[in-house]
Amino acid sequence: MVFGCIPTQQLEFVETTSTSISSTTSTTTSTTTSTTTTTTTPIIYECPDSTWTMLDRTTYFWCIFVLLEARQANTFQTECQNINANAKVSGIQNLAEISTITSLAMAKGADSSTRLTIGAKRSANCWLVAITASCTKLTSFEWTDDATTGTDGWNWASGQPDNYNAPEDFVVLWVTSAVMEDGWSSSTSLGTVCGVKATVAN
Ligand SMILES: [Ca+2]
Repeated sequence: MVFGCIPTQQLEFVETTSTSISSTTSTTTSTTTSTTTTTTTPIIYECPDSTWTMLDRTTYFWCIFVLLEARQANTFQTECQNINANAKVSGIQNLAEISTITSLAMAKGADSSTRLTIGAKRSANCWLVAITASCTKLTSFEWTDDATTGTDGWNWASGQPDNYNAPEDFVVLWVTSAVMEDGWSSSTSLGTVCGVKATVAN
């Protein structure tokens, strides 16, 4: 139904609409007839192209692209936008997404040195502190892609985030160990994960 997409990149929601038709005839007796017709309209979503991988985030589909390039962590936002104008450095919604991301990275040649900058920044009120009662493993950082929500995606390495050289304001995901660590936005990462919402196919 959609041109230019491989089947695994297409997922669909099925919307159900109901139409009721009623008629009433009055003579010496009264008869009411009601008919319900159900039609289904599939909506096909697609990623920018087949190099992106579609993730089902229940209420929307999210497309990710693993980019392996050695760059200063805070420059990856521009790198993602160069690939797709609407893309941002992706957050991580849940642990299953970590598995998908690390698999994609390994398929592109990532190794044990590969750490990917992900779409998160240290919360302002946790800027200079490590773990405290109010700055926990779940609240010290915020997602920055305007899509990822909640705290199910956090999977810190042991002892992280430690804000050791405060402010460690960015987060990297180590590919082979699938755990996260806070670090400087000015330090070098070996790649990133770009993300953009899937759009309705024409
Ligand atoms: Ca750290």
